[in-house]
Amino acid sequence: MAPVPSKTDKFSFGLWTVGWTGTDPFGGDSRPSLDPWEYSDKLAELGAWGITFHDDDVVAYDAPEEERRATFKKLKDAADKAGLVVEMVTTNTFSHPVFKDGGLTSNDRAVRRYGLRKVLRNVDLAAEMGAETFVMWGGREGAEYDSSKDLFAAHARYAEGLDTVAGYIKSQGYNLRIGLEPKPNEPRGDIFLPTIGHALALADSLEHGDIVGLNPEVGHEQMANLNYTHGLALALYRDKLFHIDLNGQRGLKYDQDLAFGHGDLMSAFFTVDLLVNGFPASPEATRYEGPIHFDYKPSRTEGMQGVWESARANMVGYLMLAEKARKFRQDPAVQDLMQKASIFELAQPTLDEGESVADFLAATEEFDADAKGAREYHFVQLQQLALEHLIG
Ligand code: ASC
Ligand code: MN
Ligand code: MN
Ligand code: MN
Repeated sequence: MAPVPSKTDKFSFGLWTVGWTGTDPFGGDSRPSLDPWEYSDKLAELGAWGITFHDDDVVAYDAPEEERRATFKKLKDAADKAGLVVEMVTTNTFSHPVFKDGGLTSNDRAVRRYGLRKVLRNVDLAAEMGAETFVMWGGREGAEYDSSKDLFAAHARYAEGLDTVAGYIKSQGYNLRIGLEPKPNEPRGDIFLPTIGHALALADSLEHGDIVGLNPEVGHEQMANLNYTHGLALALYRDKLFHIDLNGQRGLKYDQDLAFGHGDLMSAFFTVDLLVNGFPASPEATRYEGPIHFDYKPSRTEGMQGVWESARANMVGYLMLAEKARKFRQDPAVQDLMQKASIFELAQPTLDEGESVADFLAATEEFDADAKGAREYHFVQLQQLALEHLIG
């Protein structure tokens, strides 16, 4: 029997996911959309806990202030009524042609000033809605041609923009943290901050970088041929995993935004393993406790029934993988193989406590490189057990 999602699972959905009408570069809408406040009841009924949105998912970018306020209130009321939290808010600095060369890194300074104002205004909204994460996906920050940018200045302007937003959050006393969302390309030929590692490096350079972390998306890392789970681990190691975007991607192609688990299933299994089991040999390590947020697109072939089925698919798939990941770790055969593979030994520091480099270099240790070269790690057998748990 399929598991039943509930609020304690902390599942959340972007309004732009279930609300996506199937538009792609080759065709227009393939299904109608509901009003933004019409998604809450159904999502809650399916077992979701929260919703998220871009400002422009809810209200036209140029709506007059009064209409803007009234519309957001209508959305918040619908969420409240359905018992859903607004856990994250993000800004659309990619749809309008004004942002075609970026919001925070456009060559045109007036565009940057406009983009930054749009973001700051949205920070106020996020705080008002009770969100705790403010995602910044710089989809249009980038280039098609390297002749088109001073690439040093582009990164300086990106950092300036992020620091301005983070500083503003602090000055207002908001309980918000910024989650940078890397993506290597699409819609730009090359997007700035293409991977988790790039985003971490820029975040570390900021004056207010303590509230700037990551919102990594499965498919985006996989579009760069990277291992999503490894990226999550690095972000956790740096205490920077503020939020996640789960979905599915199959190989190096356009951003597919499939349902979670419908892409690389084995990778999804180990992502969930990391999220639910943490680092078993490093129990002191930071665990991800945030929302399980899905950023997927119901395929263009589906109608409204398919939209709701696909929303459910994300949650049920996650719960099934979570159950399998727990059983995998509890299996004595798995534990035994992990021992044999020295997996728990990796948590032991390489140098002794208090051992200086001089002492280390002077130490004479029995070590037989040939014998160690001949040892077995049993990794294939272990992976096969993972597979058997996964599909068994
Ligand atoms: C986001 C986010 C993305 C993009 C994309 C817009 O806020 O997380 O990946 O916007 O979904 O279509
Ligand atoms: Mn995506
Ligand atoms: Mn995303
Ligand atoms: Mn996306």
